[in-house]
Order: sequence, then C-alpha cells, then structure tokens
Amino acid sequence: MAANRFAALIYDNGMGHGQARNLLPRCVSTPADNLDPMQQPARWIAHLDMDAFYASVELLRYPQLKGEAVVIGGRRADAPQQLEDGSWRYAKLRNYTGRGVVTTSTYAARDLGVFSAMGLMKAALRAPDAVLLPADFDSYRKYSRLFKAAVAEVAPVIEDRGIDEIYIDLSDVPGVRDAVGHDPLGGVKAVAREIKNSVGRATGLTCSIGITPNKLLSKIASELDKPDGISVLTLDDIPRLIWPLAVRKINGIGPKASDKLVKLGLETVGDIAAADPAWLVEQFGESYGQWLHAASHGRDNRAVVTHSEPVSISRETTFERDLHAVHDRALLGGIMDELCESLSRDLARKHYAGKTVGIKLRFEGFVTVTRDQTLKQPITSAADIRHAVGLCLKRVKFDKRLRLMGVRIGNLVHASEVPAAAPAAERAKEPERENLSLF
Ligand code: TTP
Ligand code: MG
Ligand code: MG
Repeated sequence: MAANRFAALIYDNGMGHGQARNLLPRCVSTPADNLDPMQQPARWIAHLDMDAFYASVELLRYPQLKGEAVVIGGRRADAPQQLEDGSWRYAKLRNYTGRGVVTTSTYAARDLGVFSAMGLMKAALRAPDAVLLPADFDSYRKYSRLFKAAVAEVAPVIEDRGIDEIYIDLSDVPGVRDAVGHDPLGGVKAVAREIKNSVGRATGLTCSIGITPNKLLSKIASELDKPDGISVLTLDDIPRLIWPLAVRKINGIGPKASDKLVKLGLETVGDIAAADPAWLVEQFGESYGQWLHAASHGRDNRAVVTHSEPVSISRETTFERDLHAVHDRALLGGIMDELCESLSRDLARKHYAGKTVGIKLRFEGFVTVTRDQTLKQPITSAADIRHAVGLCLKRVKFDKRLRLMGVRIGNLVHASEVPAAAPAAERAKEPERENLSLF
C-alpha cells in the first residue's frame, strides 16, 4: 500500500465569490483515487470560518460594493448616505482622521495590504480609495446565528468558537466515510459541500472549511484555501502541507512563544517536529514542551465541546483623544455609564448575571491597568455594574491621561439562578454608595 494513504484535496465548490484571485479551480493534491477506502481516520473534525465576515455581511446590504476594497471600522457618521437620485455616497478611507483600527476588510482591500487591527490612517495610505463602513454588530450577531443554524441542519455536533467560527464533529454524519467512485474521501467532501451550500442558502455568505482528524489540524486547514475553500487533510499530509508553515499558524503558539522559537532557530512547524522533545521540554517546560512536540506532529485528542459557556462578557472603547481624569471627568463618567448600560444589555440578551466586575484602563504610553471587584451576589443591572466599577476606580492612581476604558463582567451564572434582590435604585440609597469614585 502506498505510504500516502489519504491525499489532501483542496478545491472550490463552485459557489462563486466574486474575487478574481479565486476564479481558477485549485487542486494541490495527489490524486485521491489510490487511497485505501478502509483506512479512514477515527474522527473527521471540521473547522468552519466565515470569509471576511463583517465585510461580507455589509456587502449583502450594499451589493454594489462587491469586488471593491471595503474596510469596516468607521464611526456611525461614516454610514453611507443615499442621495436624492437614489445613488449612494460612501465615506472614503482617505478622509479618515482618528485612532480607529480596521475591524476587517474585503479580500480586495487585503490585496492592497489592509488587514484587521491596522490603524485606519495607516490603512488609508495603502488604500485611499477604499470605502469605509461603520460596524453593525447586531447584523453580525444575526448572521452568526443564521449560519450556525444552517450548519446544524447538516451536522448537529457543533462547538461554538465565536462570532464567525465553529468546530463540527462529522464522525457520525451519515455517508461521511463512504467512498464516491474511486475517491475514498468522496463522502467527507460531499458533506463539506452540503454544509457550505446550506450556509450559502441561509445567509448568502461564503465560508471556508478545513476537515482533518482533529481540531488542531482543522483550524490550520480552514485557512489553507480561503476564501470559499474546502481543504481535506489526513495525517499523511502533515509533512507536505503543515511542516512548511510558520510556527504561528498553530493555534496555541502566540507571539511570545513564536519569538522564542524563532530565536532558537525554529521557524517552521517542521523545525519543531524535527527538534528533540527532551530539548523542547528543557526550553519550554514540561507541559508546553510536550505539547509543542505533539502539535507539530498533528496530534490532538480534544473533543468537540458542544455547550461552552462564556467566561466573561466585556465592552470597551478607545477615545478620539486622550482624556484627563479631572478635566474630562464628566465626559469620562458619561462614557463609563454607557459602557455599563451596554454590558447590562449584553447580559440580558444572553440571560446571564455576573459576580465579578473588572475595569481595564489604558493610559497614554500604552500602560494598561486592570482592577476587579467580586460581589456577594450576581448582578445584571447597569446601576449595579456602575457601582462595582466605582469601587474598582477608587483603587487606581490617575496620574496620566486615559486613552481606553473597558468594563468586564465575569463569574457568570444563568439569570434564572439569581435570587431576587432589592431593586438597584433602592440599594442606591445605601450610604456606601456616597463619595465613590473619581468619575
Ligand atoms: P476572522 O475570521 O479572523 O476574519 P474575517 O472573517 O474577517 O476574514 P477571514 O476570511 O480571514 O476569516 O474574524 C471574524 C470577524 O471578527 C471579522 O470579520 C471582524 C472581527 N475581528 C475583529 O473585530 N478584530 C480583529 O482583529 C479580527 C481579526 C477580527
Ligand atoms: Mg472569518
Ligand atoms: Mg474567525
């Protein structure tokens, strides 16, 4: 039997996506027809990630912008305006001034060098004519629910990994292990196409799917053929498709570990795989060293966890200019009130209450300070959150201007588990609320 039991196949499903770079069918595979149909892996795990998610949702509303460089990250004032003749006027990146960052960009904008987390003014130098749109999180949440429900119709074992991505355990989906003609991977590819079609029908959006024997490899595989791609990999494909990748491509190797690996001369996943495991443990400690060795060989036994609860919910905002704790006290107080109100609405929508309230403050010079306060009872109301924020703020020294403020609520419980409490307004009269904080 050939060593290469299963080949990788990366291809388009023909749903169409309007990006010129992807018009060619892609096939970076050895032919799949020499595979042994009996040698299926124990599990087939998919990672699905929506393509340019926020930007693609905006293009559903403004289809005339399809194929254009579009950047999400503007302010509400940047929303397109419809003129009397029915045409639209869009904000252009070149006119942006401020400190906002790119939330995401269309693939046309990425071709010009504009990516998530880049400052909008820096992005404007690269793509001055790109259209700038404000984010509309309610829509993104709506489409997030829609695409997940569409996947569940085909394959119900889903682990939610955030607004635009999920893991799916396909192991028990009927037909997934069936050969199609001479192709032993025909069944798994057919399920992948079915999932993409279901998402496309429900949302009008495209996604990319990686399917491999485990979550670690699937997370990498879903990026191999973005946008609108399907990548099926088996363990035999690791040397050819995974080992040449930069170490950062492994989910779990962050910037710090990556820097250290590169300093030690390990730049690719293959370099880690070739390193002596005992030496890795010496350099990185027992648990991370062993994990690096296993990960570089594509080993990962983690299950797809179907009910994950959020650890915490947070809201934060960066200011247009640095604000002074005393001179801008009223403004800061108002912004903090709004953050607490948004957080309280988030809790209500998700049916949670929380017992620990934390603040995050970033001062000029990028110094970040956090404080938290754990309460006797879980809370939900904006007034209660604001009160706890006041207690946190008292423990901060304000000797620099502020550029960012955030509020987080953790230690979450379901709202149904919260005992009835006195209304926030009543408790507001308690003496401990007086002289609480700077703002
Ligand atoms: P991603 O899946 O990382 O990116 P994407 O969907 O925009 O593009 P891709 O085709 O490469 O998957 O993130 C999903 C959404 O999360 C993205 O549309 C916007 C948001 N996001 C941020 O708000 N900030 C960030 O830094 C990133 C990376 C994403
Ligand atoms: Mg995405
Ligand atoms: Mg994503």
